[in-house]
This record gives sequence, C-alpha cells and structure tokens, in this order.
Amino acid sequence: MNIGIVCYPTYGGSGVVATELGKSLADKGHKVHFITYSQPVRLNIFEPNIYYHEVSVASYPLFEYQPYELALSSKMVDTVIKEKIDLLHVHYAIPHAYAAHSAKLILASQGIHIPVVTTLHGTDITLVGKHPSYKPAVTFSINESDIVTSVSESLKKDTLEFFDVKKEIHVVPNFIDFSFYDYQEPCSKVFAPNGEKIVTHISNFRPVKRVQDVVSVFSKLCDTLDAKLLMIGDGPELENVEKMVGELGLTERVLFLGKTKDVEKILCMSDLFILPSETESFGLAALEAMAAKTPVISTNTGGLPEVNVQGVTGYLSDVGDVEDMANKASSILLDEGKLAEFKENAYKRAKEFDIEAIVPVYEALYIKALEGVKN
Ligand code: GMT
Repeated sequence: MNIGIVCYPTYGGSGVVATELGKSLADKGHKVHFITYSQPVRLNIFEPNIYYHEVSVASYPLFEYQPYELALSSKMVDTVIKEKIDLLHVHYAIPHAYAAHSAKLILASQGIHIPVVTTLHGTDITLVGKHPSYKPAVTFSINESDIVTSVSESLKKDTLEFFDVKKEIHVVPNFIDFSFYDYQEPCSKVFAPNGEKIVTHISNFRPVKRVQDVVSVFSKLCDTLDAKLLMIGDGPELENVEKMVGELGLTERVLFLGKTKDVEKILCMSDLFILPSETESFGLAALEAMAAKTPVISTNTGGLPEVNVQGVTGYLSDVGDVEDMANKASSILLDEGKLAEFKENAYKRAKEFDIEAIVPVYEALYIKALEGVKN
C-alpha cells in the first residue's frame, strides 16, 4: 500500500506512535509518506520506503492566525495525486481529521476517492476537542472518517460520551518496538554513583501531567531511602518544577535531562517510573517504562488501568494522592524481591503490546477502509 501519515512531528505520544507505525509499515514493504510541518523527531528519512513531505504555511500581514488546516489539506491533495497515495491515516483529530476530510472532498471532485483513517489519541477528545470552539468540527470530522480508532477502551468511552459519534470506534492500543531496548548492564553509575535507587518521570511537562506530584512523591520517598530522580522532557511547567525542587532542598538528588534521545537506555537503568497524570488516554510513557522492566506508580485515570496492572506491574492511586503513591513506591523499592518480581511482571505485560501484534491490526483496518471506498 501507499500510505499517507499525518501527525504532530514534535515530542509527544501521538507523534511517536504515528512515526513508529509508519517505520514498521515501511519495513513491511509499504510506501509511507509523512505529511507534517517539520520532520518527525523519530523519523529517519534515509530508511527505505519512507518519504517526507513538509507542509509550509504562507504568511500574509492580514492573518492574525496562519491558516494551517488549508495548507495541510492542500499538501495532502498534492501529495496524494503526485505519489498515488491509496489512503490517509491521520493521528490526533485536531485539525488533522478535519483537514483530511477537506482533502478527500477536493480529491473526489477530481474523481480520486481516498479513505481517511483517524486515530484518536487523548487530549484531542478529553481536553481540547470537547471545548465548544472545536466540538462541532471534531464531531463532524470523526463521523466523516472512513475508519476511526482510539488508543484505549477508556478513550472510546469518553469519545462516545462527549461527542455525538455514530461511527464505530475500533480500539487499537499503542505498542512497543522491543528492538530499541538493550537490557545488558545499563551503566546506572553515571546517575547513581552510590547505588541509589533510580526513579524516573517522562512527559511534556504540561499541567495535565501534574509533574509537581512527582516531586512530592519523590520528596516523601527520600525520607526512607537513598534515591535519585531523573526528569525527562520539557514544557510549560518545567520552571515551576525546578523551583519546587530547589525549595524542597532536593537539587542534588534531581537531574533534569531535557529532551534526551536516550529514553530507552535511561528507562532500562530505572527502578521505578512515576506518572501521576490528571488524565491519560493510554500512557505510552508508562508502557515504555514497563518494556524496560521498570514498574510504574501511576494514577488510576483514563486508560492507565488498561496498561499498568494494580499490584502486579506497579500500583495505581487516585489523582493527587501523593501520600498513597509514596507509600506504594517505597513498598516496591525497599523490598528487593518485590522489585525483581514487579520488574519481570512489567516486562511480561508490555510484551502484550508488541508492535509485531499491533501493526497487522492497522493493516487489516486499512484494507477494510479501501474496500469501503471501492464499493
Ligand atoms: O500527553 C500529551 O499531552 C500528548 C498526547 C499526544 O498528542 O501525544 O498524548 C496522548 O496520546 C498518547 C499516544 O496515544 C497517549 O499515550 C497519552 O496518554 C495521551 N495523553 C493524554 O491523554 C493526556
């Protein structure tokens, strides 16, 4: 197949999922065209069957806001025609599903019929999508997609609750490419020279991630054990979190590693991962930690219970209950036997989300979408 993928190219779960899916499809012999406003961070354009088409938005003094959707639709139309693309798969509904629908109508007016597959990722539904400024357009573009997928049962339920969606929603969970993980002798000494336990958090530091709760949990943990906290990522709350770390006197124990490219390596040397989000449709970062044999302390919100299993791969607490998270975290970290058991459990659970099992599900949905357009 000749597949067009539209996603956000920046750091963030939806862009990572779209890019890894595209790379895997390309490995299987499909031609994969990424249509985005900059090169996705995890994309190597020198790999066979991968093509990158940049969307450029022409500016004009009259515009207070650049019409990105128009530029994206136009790029989709041009690319579909030039590259003979069979199908468009858009990740994150806003504005991608809407722009794809416009592209589809423009192409149909020229006798080209192309299906659109939309994958809902989370905040496009739970946070941004349901805002009155976007809701009618999001509802319409979901209903107009040929195939709709969501990354968890919880997100499917939220979509049906918040929007008047008539379309069937297929749940296709996020996945892990295990070839990125190297479990051999991670050199944890760099961060924990005295054998301290390593606690890790990764996110885009948006308010929804409640990163301050990570610091509160870690601060309580430090009362009972020697540990280091590795903070990975960047975003609007970073400054506030750095300030909090200073005020709590934890500067020596907390390392901010920014947008490191060595996420899998760092996860493989971690003993515990903390994800205290307000809402999380899936929690790809938690799954990545589990793939690296790292147990997870998370909230019990959204799709997280579909990934992290209570008392098996880690623990789940109510949003904001830092006391409970800290107690559960120390119950794992202070007991070597339990830690070893949870590490193995986390890995086994992550194996259920192996990319090898999930990509064929998308391929089957693509075939279904193409058959729908033919009939
Ligand atoms: O978490 C974010 O703010 C980023 C967002 C995205 O666009 O990447 O993440 C969402 O999609 C991920 C991939 O499907 C999910 O793993 C995240 O749980 C989801 N984030 C939220 O629901 C907050």
